[in-house]
Amino acid sequence: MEKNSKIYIAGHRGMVGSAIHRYLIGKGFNNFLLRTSAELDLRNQLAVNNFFETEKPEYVFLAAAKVGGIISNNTYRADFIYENTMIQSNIIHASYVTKVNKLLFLGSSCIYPKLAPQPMSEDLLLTGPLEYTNEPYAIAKIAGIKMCDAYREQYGCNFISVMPTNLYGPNDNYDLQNAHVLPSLLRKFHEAKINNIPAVTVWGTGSPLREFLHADDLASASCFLMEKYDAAGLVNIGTGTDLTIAALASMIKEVVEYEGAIVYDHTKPDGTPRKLLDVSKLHDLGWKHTIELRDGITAVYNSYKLEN
Ligand code: GFB
Repeated sequence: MEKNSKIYIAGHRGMVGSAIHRYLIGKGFNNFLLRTSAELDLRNQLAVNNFFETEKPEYVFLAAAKVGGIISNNTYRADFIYENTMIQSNIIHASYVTKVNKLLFLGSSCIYPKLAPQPMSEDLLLTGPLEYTNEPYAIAKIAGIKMCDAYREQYGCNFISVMPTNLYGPNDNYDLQNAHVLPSLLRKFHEAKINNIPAVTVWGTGSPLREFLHADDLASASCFLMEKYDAAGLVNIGTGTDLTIAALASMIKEVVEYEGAIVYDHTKPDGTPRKLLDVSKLHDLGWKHTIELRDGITAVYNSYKLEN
């Protein structure tokens, strides 16, 4: 990518897209194509085709998606599969038609089988049944990976797929029903602290293991791969370490300086027991994360306090 290459970031107001935008601005890139969902409905093929024909982006970061935590994925099952397959199909196909130089598609670690051996390497894709709560989202993301590979094979398009682990960072969703665990717990502990509530409820058993990556690290890895990786298949993006939800809750409790108790709501689902990514492919390519979890949570909490 040249500094003045025309770069379309689909989903630039979301946590991932905004992190990629910030990262590229910091590196001196200056020619961005950005559209809000009100300006361009990515589920509408005609609108997407017109946009690509008119604007002719050179590079595309496909970070637009319908995302959410475990309850959101499980509740809005139709919306997750419909919106994600539409958005990515429209953008990938329009990128082929208008001869985009390179496209980077962002997936998710939930594409791997529910009971995959840990840590999960890229070759475990499609080797077993998926976790039920996020199956529609995972199927959409798997379709995206396979589309990128098919367009590469049939038409020679340079489309690559990257699979981030669970993410957190600026512009996250803090809606208690629909958000992911990390922002939800930050908000719950913060509100319990300022309102002197004696206990915070954590969903499930606390025993599932999760890996967390700061969105700024994801942006750095994505831009690194946009420059360096030109092959089929997928590349995992994570830290290579995980912790239990109970340990995460304790860490957030400490960062927030909340003095009360933690209780577990066993009526809520645990989801996949563990999903730790094998990041050796990414490390071998030359990239490693820089933001450790406690530091990242502290930074996010400091911003959250200022905004709430
Ligand atoms: O982050 P999360 O919603 O998504 O939940 P997944 C992770 C774990 O934290 C689950 C527990 O075991 C939850 O039961 N948890 C505890 C909570 N307290 C809370 C809470 O207050 N809110 C939430 N949300 N969880 C999603 C997938 O799976 O991860 C998506 O559904 C996507 O498709 C995303 O892959 C990254 O890690 O279970």
